[in-house]
Amino acid sequence: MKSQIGLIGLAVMGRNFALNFSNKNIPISVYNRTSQITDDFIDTYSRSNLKGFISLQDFVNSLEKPRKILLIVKAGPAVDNVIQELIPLLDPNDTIIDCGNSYFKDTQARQKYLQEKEIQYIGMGISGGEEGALNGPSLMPGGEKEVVEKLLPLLEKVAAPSPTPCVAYMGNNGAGHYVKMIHNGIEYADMQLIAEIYHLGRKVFKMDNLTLSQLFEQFQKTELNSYLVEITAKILRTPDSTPDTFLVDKILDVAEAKGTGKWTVQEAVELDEMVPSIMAAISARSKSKEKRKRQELERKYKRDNKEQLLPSSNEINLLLQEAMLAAKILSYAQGIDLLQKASEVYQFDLNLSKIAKVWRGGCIIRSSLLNTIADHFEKSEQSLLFSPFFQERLQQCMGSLRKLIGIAQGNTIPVGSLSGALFYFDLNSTDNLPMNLIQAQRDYFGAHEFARTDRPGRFHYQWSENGNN
Ligand code: NBP
Repeated sequence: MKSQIGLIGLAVMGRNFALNFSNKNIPISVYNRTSQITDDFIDTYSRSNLKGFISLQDFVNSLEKPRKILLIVKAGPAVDNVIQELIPLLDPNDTIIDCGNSYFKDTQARQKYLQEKEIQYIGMGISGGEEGALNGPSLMPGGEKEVVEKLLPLLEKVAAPSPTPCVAYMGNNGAGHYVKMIHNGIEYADMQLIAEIYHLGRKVFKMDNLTLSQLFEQFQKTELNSYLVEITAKILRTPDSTPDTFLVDKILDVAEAKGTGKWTVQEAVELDEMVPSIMAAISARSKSKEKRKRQELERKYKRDNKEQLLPSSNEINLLLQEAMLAAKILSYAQGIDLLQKASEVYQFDLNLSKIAKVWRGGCIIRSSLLNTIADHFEKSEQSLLFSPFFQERLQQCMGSLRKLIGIAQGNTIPVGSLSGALFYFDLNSTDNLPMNLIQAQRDYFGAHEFARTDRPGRFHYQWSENGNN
């Protein structure tokens, strides 16, 4: 019997995704460049609906036509290598589905290139890590609509099932990978916000790991309910091997990144949008790598911690909770603003309500807030800041965000993502900005002209008799 689908790439994501298909009784063939990995995988999971192949030709021949092949290999040149190896073995109308974190412009180019060879190409974002891949990830497929629609019944069987199957058509032209990139950008900000709350909790409010774990457990019972908050509560109470020690305290404070967050920031700059909470999260990870420099400079600069009146212990939890809720809403808003702009610029025709629904299960940023976000975009195309629900929440919580940032600054705690959220909010909701002065400076040194508030037209002023202009 032929397999319904094929999968290439048996690293963490690929092997778990293959098992997910097999668990749903969908016959699947697998292939990996290093054949030993395929052999070991098939030896471990001996099942009639899971077949491993050492030869790529045999793998391709084992698939039902038109063929559907999932690629889950390292993003970048590896994807092109596999595509080149597959081309001579495929027939017209076979479909390749790239499930890696490919750059959306690479996906656009690959789709165009393969279209000329009558091979369908789908760029599909997948989120959920290994657990999601095995039990149901969030899937973000993009490409030709008819091709994706034919695949959807199959993908719905392996996607996260609740609250509704977490898969939907995203759009054409690399839209699937674009949405996944923004998902990852929001994920960076979400993680950084949690880390900043943790930093403030232990350094300023002197909370120990168990108290902090309880704080995050308490957050889980509120609108902050999310996968990342849930795992943070668990991480903080995980002991190390010696008594009364915690694993988190033994982990070096140097964080790594793979690139999708950086692309999100680059895209924001390219499209004249702002994602300061995501940008701060990227910077925090980058600077964390300079451990020795940080150590040296901390020794050099005396900390000028001002005596501050801290909130009473029964106020602290609410302060942290409200500040985090405001910052979380605002970091989602930043990512979603960028999606809205990209949808116009690249003509993705994104459906933001569907995207929020696809992110509600399986993926790393799954959270209860996404239900409210989905509801907002069912009714409106305006930014999240215009949602009456979020307006009410922000009105209630912005005071705590401002207060917490003040406390952080007074205690020399870097809180870039919290501050970035506040910057985004204030910049977006301030009528009179000081850009009149910027425009005057531009006109002074560069004769760039300015518009006036009292009459229409463009104006230039001779600011100085002998200086510039
Ligand atoms: P990796 O990103 O580490 O990729 C390893 C796989 O790529 C192996 O199967 C390897 O084969 C194959 N490969 C490489 Br490297 N170069 C190749 C080439 N030239 N030709 C053919 N195969 C090649 O694995 P992963 O962590 O499972 O991630 C897979 C994709 O999914 C990536 O794009 C990743 O960004 C994305 N993703 C990962 C996660 C996650 O949580 N890890 C989540 C969401 C998305 P080999 O065994 O022969 O070396």
